[in-house]
Amino acid sequence: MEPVLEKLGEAVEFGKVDKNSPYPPNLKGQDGADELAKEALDSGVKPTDVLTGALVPAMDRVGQKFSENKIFVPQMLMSAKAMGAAMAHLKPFFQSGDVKTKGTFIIGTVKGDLHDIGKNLVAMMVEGGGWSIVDLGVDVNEDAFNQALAENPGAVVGLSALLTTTMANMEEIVRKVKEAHPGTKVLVGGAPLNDDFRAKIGADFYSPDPRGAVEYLKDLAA
Ligand code: B12
Repeated sequence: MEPVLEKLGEAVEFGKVDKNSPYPPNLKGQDGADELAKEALDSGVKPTDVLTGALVPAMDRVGQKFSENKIFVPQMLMSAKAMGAAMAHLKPFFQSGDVKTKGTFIIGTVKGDLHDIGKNLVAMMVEGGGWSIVDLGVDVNEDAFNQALAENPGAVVGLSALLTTTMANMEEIVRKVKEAHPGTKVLVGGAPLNDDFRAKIGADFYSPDPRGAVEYLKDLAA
């Protein structure tokens, strides 16, 4: 593998955003994801290779370590931030159609609920898995999901809820989304949920963490 891709993968895995970033202390003063992604592209590495050779495997490792409780939310947020810094350099290629994404993932925290930390993590990890993200934000109702689906036919939907009161709203959203756009796959997550609840509301997949979503989407796109 190109040395610059190896370094970029490490920067994302360990959350080194850019040269000025003080985190992690052992990489102080070294280039971060921002500089390394630019360097890779400037040196002629194809954007797809930057994504699939460095960023996606790095986020895979991050997801794995998070699932195994070897790292925690702050480290994952730093990795996601580093991923974002690298992705900023790749965005123009995605937008121009030079790089094909695996599909579109529409995500939002359901109506009544303002918690967005977990939702943002899922969005960033799924983006790291090679998907385009339409992030509808928080307090999102069924109409907004259906509108986004109309604009992005065939997209997969992700719903997040952190309150026992708002997880109840998921049922209506799943029903209305599937009525308006039959065949749409809906993923659900959030601390109070479990797989029994997922089955009860007719959603397609539940995962307690972003990695499960990334794996499920990987299979869907295959
Ligand atoms: C931070 C926080 C807040 C912040 C939110 C800031 C923000 N920008 O998100 C603020 C202060 C605004 C807040 C407000 C409230 N909160 Co609050 N909050 C929390 C807290 C401390 C952490 C939540 C969090 O971010 N966790 C970290 C993230 C990473 O975890 P996560 O969201 O679960 O996401 C992970 C997984 O669930 C999964 N996931 C999440 N979404 C999805 C989606 C998909 C598709 C998939 C596959 C996976 C997935 O992946 C994520 C990463 O692993 C929790 C307590 C706790 N320890 O959980 C209470 C908590 C959720 N809050 C609670 C309450 C009651 C409230 C308030 C009602 C308080 C009040 N009386 O005003 C308000 C509600 C406002 C509203 N309408 O939403 C309760 C909920 C109780 C319940 N069972 O309903 C909790 C549990 C605290 C408690 N013990 O009482 N809160």
